[in-house]
Amino acid sequence: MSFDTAAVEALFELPFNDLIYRAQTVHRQHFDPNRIQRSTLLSIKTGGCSEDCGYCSQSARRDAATGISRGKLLELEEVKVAAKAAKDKGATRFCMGAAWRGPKEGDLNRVIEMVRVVKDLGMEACLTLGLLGPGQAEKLAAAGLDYYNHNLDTGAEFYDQIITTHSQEARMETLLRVRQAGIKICCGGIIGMGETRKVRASLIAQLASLDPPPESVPINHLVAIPGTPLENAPPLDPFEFVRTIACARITMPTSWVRLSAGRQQMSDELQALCFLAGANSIFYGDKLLTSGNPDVAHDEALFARLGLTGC
Ligand code: SAM
Ligand code: DTB
Ligand code: SF4
Repeated sequence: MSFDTAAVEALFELPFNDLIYRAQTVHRQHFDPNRIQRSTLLSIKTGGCSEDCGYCSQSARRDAATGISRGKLLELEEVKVAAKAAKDKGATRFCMGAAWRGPKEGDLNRVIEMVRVVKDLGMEACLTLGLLGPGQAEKLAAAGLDYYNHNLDTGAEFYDQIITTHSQEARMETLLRVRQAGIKICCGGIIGMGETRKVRASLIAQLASLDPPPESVPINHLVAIPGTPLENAPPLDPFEFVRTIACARITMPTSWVRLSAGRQQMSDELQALCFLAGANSIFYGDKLLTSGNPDVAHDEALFARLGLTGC
């Protein structure tokens, strides 16, 4: 079934109960509804980024305002310790993020060593390093990388209101390189940046139209970080966020839909609604990249209250 923006908008317009029922029905056809995949994130290189993405705390242009300055690429041993700790807490995938427009060759070689360390621990490895040049995806594939995260972030028509230093077309090109190298795609976006419902529908339609759709779809709620241009973004009706998750589930039935950034600001009840709407993956661990995430004890308690298990 294919969904254009108008078809996704029609899903958004459904009565809430009908939309959730449809999403949960689709979800149960493809997944165990009580199992949630857990990925742990590590920022392997923080801050000092050349890009200007309006939501991000790591742009070099506003390090004075956000208080996040350029860090160095972490040492291999630091990554090993963090990955082992994540595995011991129950994460099955380890995601490493770098505040780069894209990796330089020397840095890529060091990151490849990190991928090998994660794989040797028996975990899935995911990277998010920005735009990839020719041949870089193949090198990552040869190292055994499972997933590459590269988000479309918002609907095409809204993109240049948030990001001016690169185009969404350039990101599509990287997604193509990743796909052609045989690496699974993790691609989603951010909700709550002041976009309209139509823009949210357009983002979901764009993601669903990738052929095949991304294997993993992170739906981030904007974390409004002080010092960023979006620090005062208008609040989003939480039900609208749940609707977005449901639309992602219905249009990408076999993808993992990750309830990503913004969980720390959500109530347990809102997160439960997101799981009901078809989210079946989370970031697990006390920190995202520069902002907080619910602590592991809180997530374990939430899973127990809802009868959820990891997978
Ligand atoms: N520099 C690389 C890039 O932009 O692809 C990788 C790291 S970047 C921080 C990864 C993703 O994090 C972004 O594409 C965006 O979707 C998400 N992100 C960044 N800041 C965020 C925020 N304040 N709230 C929600 N999501 C955010
Ligand atoms: C994704 O979609 N969300 C993650 C991950 N991919 C790299 C990042 C969320 C970042 C939230 C803001 C921060 O911690 O700086
Ligand atoms: Fe840089 Fe990525 Fe942040 Fe954009 S989202 S400023 S590319 S780290």
